[in-house]
Amino acid sequence: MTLKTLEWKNNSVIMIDQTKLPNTLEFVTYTDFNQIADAIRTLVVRGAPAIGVSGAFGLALAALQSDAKEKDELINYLENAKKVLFETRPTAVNLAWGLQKIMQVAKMADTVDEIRKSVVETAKKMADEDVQINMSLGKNGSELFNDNDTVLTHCNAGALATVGYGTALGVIRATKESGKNIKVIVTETRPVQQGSRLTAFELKHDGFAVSLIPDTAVGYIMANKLVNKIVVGADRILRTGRVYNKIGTYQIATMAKQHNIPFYVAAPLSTFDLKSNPEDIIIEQRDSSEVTGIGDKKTAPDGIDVINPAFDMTPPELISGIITENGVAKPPYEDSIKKLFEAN
Ligand code: RUB
Repeated sequence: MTLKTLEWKNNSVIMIDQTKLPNTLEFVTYTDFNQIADAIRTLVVRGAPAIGVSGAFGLALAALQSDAKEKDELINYLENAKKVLFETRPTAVNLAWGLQKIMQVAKMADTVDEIRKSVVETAKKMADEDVQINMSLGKNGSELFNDNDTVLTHCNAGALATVGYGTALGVIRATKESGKNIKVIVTETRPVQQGSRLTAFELKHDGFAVSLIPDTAVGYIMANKLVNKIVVGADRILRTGRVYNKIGTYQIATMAKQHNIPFYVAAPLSTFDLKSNPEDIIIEQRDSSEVTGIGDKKTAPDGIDVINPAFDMTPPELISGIITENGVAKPPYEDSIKKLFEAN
């Protein structure tokens, strides 16, 4: 059975603690929006769609926590909770998308009881829809993959990065479900190791043929024809087709171009940011300790200067197609992305 990353149960949020994987599969239960903010910040939950739905669940908890008697008072409380949740991680656009959607619903309701009811229902619906969207996206993407393909993926864009099924891994799942044989190569994804800790765990758990490689072996794998397609997720996609994803994605895409290997991105429409320009995008810089050690073990000298960006940008000319629930966008992306949204 595929893992359920997060869910709403008995007015609380239950999620897998992804910091404990792959050693233990542990679930945590939250009833306070501040706990959800901490969970996003510390990577208990991570991955663009998963933090979008977590943000929505966080606001639903806030609506239940507040003892406001008047609509304005409750909206103010929610605005404050939204700010706390929004400031946790800056790069994935899905967080803002999830928070905005809940605030819109809250503002449309008339009474505090109606607000509470509608935000909880909307957040639950967003979680259910996430799985459905990933399944449609997976089916659309599976048509690009052939029997006996070996596919490389980076970071974790799987069930663990979403509510369930996954985006890039959703495409891989749907390809297998359509009866095609598929092998997967997973990069370790330093420094936080989402590839080895999460993707390798998830694919092995679900019975896939999977090999793990160090990030530094990507060139070797491509030069020796051990892979014939790439699929990754995304944290934000601009209207021009610029893709922001886990650090290292850009060098994989560049290397794929050098070796004529198709490079695909899989993401739901909620990952697109059609308004922002490149200069508006904030690349999250994370703590130096992620680079100066592995787990509790120090692997660098004390006091060393560290540059630790969590994401990079892959330009559209390196991307063969962007797979969504509404179809696959192909270059030129300004036109094809616009059409995907018109079909909505
Ligand atoms: C996650 C990351 C993933 C995308 C996947 O980074 O870069 O590739 O979020 O998203 P982090 P999607 O672990 O730092 O959150 O599932 O939409 O493809």
